[in-house]
Amino acid sequence: MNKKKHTSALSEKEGVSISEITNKNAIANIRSKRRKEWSADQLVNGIINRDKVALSKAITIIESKSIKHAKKAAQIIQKCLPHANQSIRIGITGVPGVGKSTFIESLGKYLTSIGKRVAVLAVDPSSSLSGGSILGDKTRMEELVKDDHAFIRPSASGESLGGVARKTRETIMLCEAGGYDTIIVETVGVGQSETAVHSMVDFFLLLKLAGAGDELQGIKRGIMEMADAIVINKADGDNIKPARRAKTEFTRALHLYPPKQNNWIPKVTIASALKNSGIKESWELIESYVKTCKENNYFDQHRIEQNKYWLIQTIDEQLKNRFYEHPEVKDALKKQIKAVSNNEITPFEAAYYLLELY
Ligand SMILES: Nc1nc2c(ncn2[C@@H]2O[C@H](COP(=O)(O)OP(=O)(O)OP(=O)(O)O)[C@@H](O)[C@H]2O)c(=O)[nH]1
Ligand SMILES: [Mg+2]
Repeated sequence: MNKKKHTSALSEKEGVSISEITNKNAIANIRSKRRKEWSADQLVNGIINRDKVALSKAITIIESKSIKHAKKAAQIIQKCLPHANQSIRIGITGVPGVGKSTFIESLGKYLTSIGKRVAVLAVDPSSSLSGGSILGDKTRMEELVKDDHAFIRPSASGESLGGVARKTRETIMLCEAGGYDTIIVETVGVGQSETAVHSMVDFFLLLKLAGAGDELQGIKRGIMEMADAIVINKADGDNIKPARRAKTEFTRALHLYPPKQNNWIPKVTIASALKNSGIKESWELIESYVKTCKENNYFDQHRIEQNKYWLIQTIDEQLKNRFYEHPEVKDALKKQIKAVSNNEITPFEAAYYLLELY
């Protein structure tokens, strides 16, 4: 009985064929390349030469929690900054199921068809609970994923919103260095994530559905105020008429808000992400926003304001992390918690003691 299994269809005789050896070598080579640690310089070179593997690896380092990676991440970001190009950053929000991913795929495909390079990221703090991710869902953006001029990255998981947001922001920088001129950040319109995304984009788009009558109910005022445009999605089939009606109502509602600093009056449009209608119009709206804001200098000013905000946010986050990760503090904190439970010390005294210790 011949127990030996042939591993290559090309080998006809017993033993190992030349092609088998070269195949094995090639596979081993690819594997070791994948496993090999890239230096910060190698990663940055790869990124600016538009190598998606390098970009993905660099993002993984940014998302990593290890101290060793934190240093490398900082180096990578530093080296990428001079290469960050002129981009447009777009945030897209809306309740689950409104069609954000479908819309982004349609818009993304349209944009690559007119010569743009599109990066799609997500801020999804809920994924840390479910272990999944809005963009990780394999059934979504199937076509855009295959597009050479598009890069899609799901949300960093297992993190606080603050952590995810900072990492997404750093990822935006890397994508820009990688030559992506349009950055789209998807976030689900529940909780606080839309505020975080609003603080990292130039243009904030709210997707809505034409509801059954009271379109204006159940909308968080805060989100309406943040929106630079509202797109009524799923305007197809029987939904076209209600969508048009909703457009009129939202337009009226938006006029009730005080005018924005940038002289931009938020616009409402209708689209069908599924049927690819209204996509070009949505993009033209974004372009006209960018034109207005660049002319009145708001575009750059807004980014400077965002940078200041992120400086403070990052310090806040890092201080907190470093404090809680400090070995002495970790030890002492346990003891102080016990002391507070036993009424041996007030919580304020305990807190000051720990802060002094740090
Ligand atoms: N009829 C119609 N269906 C749509 C349209 N856009 C999206 N859908 C459908 O709506 C469902 C949800 O779409 P998604 O794009 O996954 O929605 P989402 O907002 O990204 O959802 P989450 O990521 O879960 O928050 C899917 O079944 C889509 O096919 C549209 O324009 N018209
Ligand atoms: Mg989605």
